[in-house]
Amino acid sequence: MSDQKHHQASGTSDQHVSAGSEASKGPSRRSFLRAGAASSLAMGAGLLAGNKAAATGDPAILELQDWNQYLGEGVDARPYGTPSPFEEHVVRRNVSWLTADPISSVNFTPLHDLDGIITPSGLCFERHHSGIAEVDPAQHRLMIHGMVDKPLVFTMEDLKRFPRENHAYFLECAANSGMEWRGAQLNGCQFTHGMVHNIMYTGVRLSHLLAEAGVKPKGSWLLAEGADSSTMTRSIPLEKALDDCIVAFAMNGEALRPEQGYPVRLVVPGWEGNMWVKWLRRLEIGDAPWQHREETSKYTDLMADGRARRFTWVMDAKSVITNPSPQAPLMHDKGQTVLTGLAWSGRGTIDRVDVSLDGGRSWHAARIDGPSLNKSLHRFYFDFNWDGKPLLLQSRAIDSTGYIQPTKSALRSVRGENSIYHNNGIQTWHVKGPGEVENVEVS
Ligand SMILES: Nc1nc2c(c(=O)[nH]1)N[C@H]1C(S)=C(S)[C@@H](COP(=O)(O)O)O[C@H]1N2
Ligand SMILES: [Mo]
Repeated sequence: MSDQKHHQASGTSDQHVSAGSEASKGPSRRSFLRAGAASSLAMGAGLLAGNKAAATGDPAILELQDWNQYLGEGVDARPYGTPSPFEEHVVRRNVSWLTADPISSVNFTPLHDLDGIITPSGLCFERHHSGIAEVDPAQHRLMIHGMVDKPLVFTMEDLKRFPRENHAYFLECAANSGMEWRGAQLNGCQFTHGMVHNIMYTGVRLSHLLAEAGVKPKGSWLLAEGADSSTMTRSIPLEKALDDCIVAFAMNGEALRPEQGYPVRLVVPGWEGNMWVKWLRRLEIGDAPWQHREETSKYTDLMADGRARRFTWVMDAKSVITNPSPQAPLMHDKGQTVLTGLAWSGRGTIDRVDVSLDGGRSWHAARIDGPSLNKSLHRFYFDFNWDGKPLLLQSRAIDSTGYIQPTKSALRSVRGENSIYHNNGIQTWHVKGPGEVENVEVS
């Protein structure tokens, strides 16, 4: 074992035994780590990776650093905090060849750089049809009209007088993983799976606002319209609107970001992202979907026989391993290894996530950690002892309805290869060795 080697090295050439290295070799620290570790498998590796640095007389321990010698900035230097400059690579990215211009385009959440279940506000992927609308909240109005007893116009202040709720929900664009329908294409989970974010929303139930307006008995559909220059509209069945839709004005504890629809957006839990209208300004009640509009018929799934699936609103269970992945390969040798990823379902919670190291031949139950919330991202971990050999990593999610995330070939046998939307097939990463992971498919 390579870990064993480090141990021996420290035993024979320890001219620089500092307090730090003593602490990390001491029995109390080791037993703490042993007790705290979730996997006895990983602990079987013997000494922990952390002993390596101490063994070689690490200057990070032996030498005084700048931050250890000089005073730092005061409390008035950063009125709105930003991440450490050492984290400047953690950004949204777009794929330039994907769209003709960056105005009607999309960028992707850096899933491989994140942990837990909440997407930081500045890293939530963006999808705009006509760029970011910069809306003055004082001039913004939300109108409810159509088949209602009493048409209403709300200011932002009016909206904030209704009872509020907080919910963490994922939003996934229906086109997420769309480029992967015909085969492995993009090298990184940011690009294959990054059209998803998970935000803690604060807002008011749409049902409260609709009750105020009084929906007429024949009303069965809702048209939602945005205030951006594309005046994007979407038809939503009234049943869903009354069930759990939220008119949200805050994300992750503060006002919505302009990119996410400031000052107010529609939240349509579990359903495809295009229906979550941003910069929401108009809600019209009708008795049929607004099918004549180009936008409502665009989101269809073309099947092999030329027929198309339509009104496929719910996002089925899906998962992806975020680390290791092509943008975040394993950087260490064999031994103690943490694998992690995300799982979600538009139909409820995630009951279980299985992980395979051998391309789906054998499966191990992963450990879901953190809150398991309805229609929210779930974080999973699999702690294992890597033998240093190539791996074919896969994850599969099982949701609270019992639905099991399908393989890509199972999905293709039902849907063909002409679709763009709703690709929730199992992703495979080929770990070739330290520093190298590739997007592949196994048959
Ligand atoms: N007004 C408006 N709402 C919109 C869009 C838009 O272009 N304009 N894009 C939709 C699409 S296709 C998606 S996937 C989500 C993306 O939300 P996000 O930008 O917060 O990631 O917003 C939806 N709501
Ligand atoms: Mo979308």
